[in-house]
Amino acid sequence: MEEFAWEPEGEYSDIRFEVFEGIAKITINRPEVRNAFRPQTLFELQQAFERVRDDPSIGVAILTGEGPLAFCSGGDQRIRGNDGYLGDDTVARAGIGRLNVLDLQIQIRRLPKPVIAMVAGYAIGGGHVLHLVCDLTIAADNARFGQTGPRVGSFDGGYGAGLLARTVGIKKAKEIWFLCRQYNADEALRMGLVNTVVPLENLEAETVTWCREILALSPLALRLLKASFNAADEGLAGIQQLAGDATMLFYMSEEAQEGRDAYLAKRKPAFDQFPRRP
Ligand code: S0N
Repeated sequence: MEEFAWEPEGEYSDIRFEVFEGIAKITINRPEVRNAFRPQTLFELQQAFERVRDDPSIGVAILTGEGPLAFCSGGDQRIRGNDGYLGDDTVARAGIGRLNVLDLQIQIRRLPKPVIAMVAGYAIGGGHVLHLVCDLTIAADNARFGQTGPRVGSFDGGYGAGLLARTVGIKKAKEIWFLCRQYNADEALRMGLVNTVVPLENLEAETVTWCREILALSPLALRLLKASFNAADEGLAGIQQLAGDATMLFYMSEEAQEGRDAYLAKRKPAFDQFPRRP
């Protein structure tokens, strides 16, 4: 198995944040519960993805789970929606966060860099939705996918239902939610839920290969493509993101800079020097 020189960064209890050659690897590190997330986990994941967004040396992120048994088994069912067990979860104890996984889903979708889910073992429940909202999914041959909501008394009618339907088709999405079956990696590949399946021992090497290919490409083109792919599904929020990117590009132009410079110099802007393009 190929080893990579991942450099750990930051202080986290539920996740690991590591970087290597411009790739960030974010690992949910709760293997004793099949990497189920609790409020603390989500809080740390959000911090990590913020770091990915803001660090210009990072071009792509991998989201994964610790160990070969699970990517993520969804929300920690001991904590979900009750005031009982909180364990040592500082976020839950402070009464904030709860299972705010929906914010994390949006954050991954809006991140202006590609995010790859690297899935070994179970991607189940809210953990399945997490791989779904990533841009690409690379699955090990032991991966298993599924939703459990109607069995355990929850559901995700947002991306969990809508994006799943866009990904695998409405009939298949309803089957996944209405029957709560599990699907193996080859079945997931056939339904377009994952991009490729590789032997477990090659999972990280294959994912790093994909990351390196992405890193060789234009960051702005990738950013705009990601925003474009998501725009129609996101409605005005999607248009806002694309428009924000358009504004960022416009700010780089001499035409926009003329407007700013004229305002600061208290003179009339000379926009007539710029062409009205066909
Ligand atoms: C993943 C499964 C299939 C693995 O089975 P396996 O390998 O046989 O292992 P187990 O013996 O079952 O598990 C090992 C230990 O891990 C604990 N554990 C596993 N999953 C969880 C979990 N999700 N929460 C807490 N503990 C978990 C087991 O209890 C066991 O511990 P010990 O050894 O002490 O007995 C299998 O484990 C499984 O089916 N797990 C449950 C999967 C599940 O139903 N997940 C929850 C799905 N729902 C959500 O995720 C809702 C939350 C959410 O995302 C959400 C989304 C949108 C809107 C709102 C919400 C929200 O509720 O906030």
